[in-house]
Amino acid sequence: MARYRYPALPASEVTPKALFEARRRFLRRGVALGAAAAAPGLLWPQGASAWQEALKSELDGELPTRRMAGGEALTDYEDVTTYNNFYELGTRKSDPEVFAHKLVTDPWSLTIEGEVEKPGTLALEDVLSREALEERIYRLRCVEAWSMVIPWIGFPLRDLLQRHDPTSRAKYVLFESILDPDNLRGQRRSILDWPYREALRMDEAMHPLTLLAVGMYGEMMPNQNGAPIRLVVPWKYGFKSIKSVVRIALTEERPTPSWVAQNPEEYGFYANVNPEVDHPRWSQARERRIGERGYRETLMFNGYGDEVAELYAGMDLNRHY
Ligand SMILES: Nc1nc2c(c(=O)[nH]1)N[C@H]1C(S)=C(S)[C@@H](COP(=O)(O)O)O[C@H]1N2
Ligand SMILES: [Mo]
Repeated sequence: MARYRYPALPASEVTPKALFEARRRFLRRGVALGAAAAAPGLLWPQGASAWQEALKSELDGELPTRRMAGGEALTDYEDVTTYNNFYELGTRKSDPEVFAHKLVTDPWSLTIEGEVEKPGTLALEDVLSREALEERIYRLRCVEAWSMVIPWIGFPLRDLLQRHDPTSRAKYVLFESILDPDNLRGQRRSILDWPYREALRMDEAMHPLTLLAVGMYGEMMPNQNGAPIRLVVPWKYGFKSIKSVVRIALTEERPTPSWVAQNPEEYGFYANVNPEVDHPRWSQARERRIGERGYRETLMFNGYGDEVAELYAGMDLNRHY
C-alpha cells in the first residue's frame, strides 16, 4: 500500500475553507486508492446503517476546523490505524486493525443515565442529527510514551450532557465500552474487568476540550480507533480516551476506571499527562512521536496547560496522578 503524507496545515486555529476542502478531497482520493485492504472499518459499507448515513451527510457538509496541536504535522493515517491500543480486539498493537471487522457497530445506541433529569437511550443517528460536528486537531499521548497528532471529528461532550440536565448531585461521569465477548476476542480473556470503563470528574467532562469523536481525517471512525463513538481527552493519557462507548452515567460517587481496578499502583484516577510524574515502569519525561525518529520532550498536560491547568489548582499531582 502506498504511503502518503498530509500537507502540513498552517498554525492558525481555523483552517481557511478552501484549504480544508482541498485536504478532504485529497484524503478521499487517498482513501479510495489505497486504504481498502488496510482499513476495513473505514470505507462506507454497502447498505450503510442509519447512523452511517447520518454521519456521511454531516461529513459531506462543511465542518469548522480547529487546530489545537500547534503547527505540528498530522501523523500518517496508516500509522494511526495500524498501531492501536484496543484490548477488546487483542493486546498487540497490530491486533485492532487485524480484528477490526469483529466490532459490530450496527445498530448502535448510547445510554445516558444516573444523575440526570432526562435519562435516555438514543440511537446514534439521533445523537448525530442534533449535535454540531467539528474537526479538531489534537495530540493523543499514550502512557507508553508515544504520541500522535490526529484530526478528530466530533462534538464537545458537554453539549450532550447539558441536554440531559445533570442534577446537582452529579460529580463524576462514568463511560462504558461495548461488551460483546462472542465477537471481541479480548473479552474472552481476563485482561481487564470488562466492559472497559473510564471516568472523569464533572468539570473535566464539561471542559470544552473534551470531545466525543465520531470520525477522523474527514471520514467516519475506523473500528480499530473506537467506532462509532469514542472519547478524546487531549490532556490525559490515551487510556482515558475510551473507545466504542455505549453507556454514560453521571454519578455522585467516584467510579473506578478499569485500569485503576486492574493496577492501582500504576494507574491513578486522573491520568494527566505530566512529564514530572513517572509511570512506575518508565519515565514520562519524553515521548516518541509515531512516524518520527528520536524523542520529544513531553509537555505538561500534553501542551494544553493554558486551557486546563486551573482544573487542578491546589491539587498535589504527585499524589493525584
Ligand atoms: N474500549 C477501549 N478503549 C480504549 C482502549 C482499550 O483498550 N479499550 N485503549 C486506550 C489506550 S491505552 C489508548 S493509548 C487509546 C488509543 O487510541 P487509538 O488506538 O485510537 O490511538 O485508546 C484508549 N481507549
Ligand atoms: Mo495508552
